[in-house]
Amino acid sequence: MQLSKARIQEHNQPLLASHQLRLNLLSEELSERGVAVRDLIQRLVDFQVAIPSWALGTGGTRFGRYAGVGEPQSLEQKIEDVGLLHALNRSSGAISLHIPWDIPENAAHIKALMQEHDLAFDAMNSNTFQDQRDQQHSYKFGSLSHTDAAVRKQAVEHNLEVIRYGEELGSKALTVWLADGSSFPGQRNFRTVLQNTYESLREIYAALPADWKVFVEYKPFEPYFYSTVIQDWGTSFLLANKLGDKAYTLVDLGHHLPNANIEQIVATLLMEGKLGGFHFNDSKYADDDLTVGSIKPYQLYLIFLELVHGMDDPQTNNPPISYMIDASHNLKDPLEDLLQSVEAIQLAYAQALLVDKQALEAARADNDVVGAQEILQNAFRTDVRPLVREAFRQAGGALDPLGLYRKLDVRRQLYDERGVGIATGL
Ligand code: PSV
Ligand code: MN
Ligand code: MN
Repeated sequence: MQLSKARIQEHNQPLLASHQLRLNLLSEELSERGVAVRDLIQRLVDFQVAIPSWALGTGGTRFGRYAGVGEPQSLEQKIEDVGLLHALNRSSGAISLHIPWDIPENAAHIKALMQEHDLAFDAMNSNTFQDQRDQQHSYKFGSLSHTDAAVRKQAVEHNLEVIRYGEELGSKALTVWLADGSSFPGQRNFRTVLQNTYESLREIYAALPADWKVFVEYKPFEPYFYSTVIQDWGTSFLLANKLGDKAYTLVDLGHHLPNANIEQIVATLLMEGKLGGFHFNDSKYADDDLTVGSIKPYQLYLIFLELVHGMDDPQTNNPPISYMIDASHNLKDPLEDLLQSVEAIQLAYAQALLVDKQALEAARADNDVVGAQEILQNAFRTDVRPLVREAFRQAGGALDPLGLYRKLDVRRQLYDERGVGIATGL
């Protein structure tokens, strides 16, 4: 289904007066605090976060999946779903594909559909963590790190194939996430598997088009429980450095051991100009892939603060970051969940933009611990929802994307069109 501009206007109309009132009040207060409100809203309008194709269906857990209703059954339908999200919030204008789940049979047709929905292709994702039908070698004991050169070759070739699909579509990056690891001490020689991984990645890197990047994603455990070859940001950073200028680290919020200081990792990678990709989600225990901002919104805000301050710093030599939501679960309507996630990201971004950098640096220089904390908390405790709504509106979206989605009973319409079934994906 397509959502017309007229339908969005019609939705916004009755909400406008009260929205304007709240926005004016907040703008006045923020102006007094020295915030350039108009510029801030423009930055929110410009911010885009990609949606992964696998978040559009009901997600998997280790224990199984429940069929959702109206889930997309083809790449075209996934694009339509992201198009719908983007029409509602104008902040999710890109899709990230996964091969082999999203093989484009006809690239020209897919590109035309993308244009129709005003969408771009984010990074392409390869998959060497599942065996596919007709695959010669199994990845049960690893892929790019495997002890058998034939398996490594197959995994490298798969990544080259993903690059080729991405080139046809106009993507500019490849994300490599490896499940490779071990579940028992002694199972693997740590040095050998890391060296194998590096050499395999080097072959993939050599095949990257000149204007492409490769993002190396890390994760401490799962699916294996004793060791993972690319376990942490240090290992990813090491590989990215050895590979060269087109290789970057990708931070996925769920891929850290409990209580890791992710904002500090972000700052370090930015300092080195090596933060390439970012996967948003939230978690209580591990890689829970829950709705962004649902568990630790203060952490999300602190991360955004590092992103904003790091990227705004003229000393920083980091390319624009590829932002993506990487969430997938069982309980919610996936589109509603993604609307919540995008809003949470925009809220954290807006709060980070409120922070007076100069005042913060002055407090730091004075070792004014309380003062610095107050500056951070004042921004976090500001209700910035009117700013985010205004950004949605100015960009041509709905003042209340989730409200409109529910009012239109979108899921029911998708069910009528598509029926019951599980989308391809995790
Ligand atoms: C598995 O943990 C994972 O969620 C990674 O975060 C990847 O980004 C994603 O799957 C898709 O490959
Ligand atoms: Mn991820
Ligand atoms: Mn993950």
